Amino acid sequence: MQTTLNEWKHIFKLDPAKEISDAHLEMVCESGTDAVIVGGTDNVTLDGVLDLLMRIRRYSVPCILEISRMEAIAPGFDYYFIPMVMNSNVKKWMMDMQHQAIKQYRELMNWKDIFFEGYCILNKDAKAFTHTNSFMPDDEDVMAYAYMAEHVFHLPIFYMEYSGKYGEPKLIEQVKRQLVSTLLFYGGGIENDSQAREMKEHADVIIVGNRIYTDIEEALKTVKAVR
Ligand code: 1GP
Repeated sequence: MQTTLNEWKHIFKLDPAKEISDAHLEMVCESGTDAVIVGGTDNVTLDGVLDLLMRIRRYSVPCILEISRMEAIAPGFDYYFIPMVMNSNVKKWMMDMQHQAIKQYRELMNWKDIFFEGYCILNKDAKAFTHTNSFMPDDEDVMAYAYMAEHVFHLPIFYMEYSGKYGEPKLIEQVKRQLVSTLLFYGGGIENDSQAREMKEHADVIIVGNRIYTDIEEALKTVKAVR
């Protein structure tokens, strides 16, 4: 799968707690995006996750569950992404949740489908920032987290998460320059094709979430922008 991941450029992220019509879901799945992530912070329920999985399964696009709650883990996804929040003040979000998940599900885990992500949450107004008790790192901190993701934890992905806010292209560029084999994921506030292009210049993969719900046509343009 690392080979597959290496080829990806664009991912749409769907929130199981938000409504999406069948027509819009079809547009997302048939857009030419490389994959669809199911993930969110608030009100993520097993029913919501399963419902979305079933609906996405009508299409051939690869489907990933980004695990945020132990209670909402469902079988049947192509891949599972497990965030480790590096800038959380609380060990729970970096180590303990993952430890519990492995303790409980180790026998069922298919390691070729599971990818841990070194997460760095960079928008202090994002729900995930408060939820995970994160602190705002400065640029040097971010660079050091990226270095740790690659050289200490050997993670396949370093995810700069600005959820809801357009990030700092210069910082993304600096981080990318430092990474060798860990992939750089960027997500947050991408609303149009030029923003998609700008972030994709540095990040290996861009993730578009909220725009799906506010303007589907603009969201779809972000796919073509990075091809
Ligand atoms: C959220 O990184 C993703 O986890 C995408 O962010 O919703 O702001 O596009 P947006």
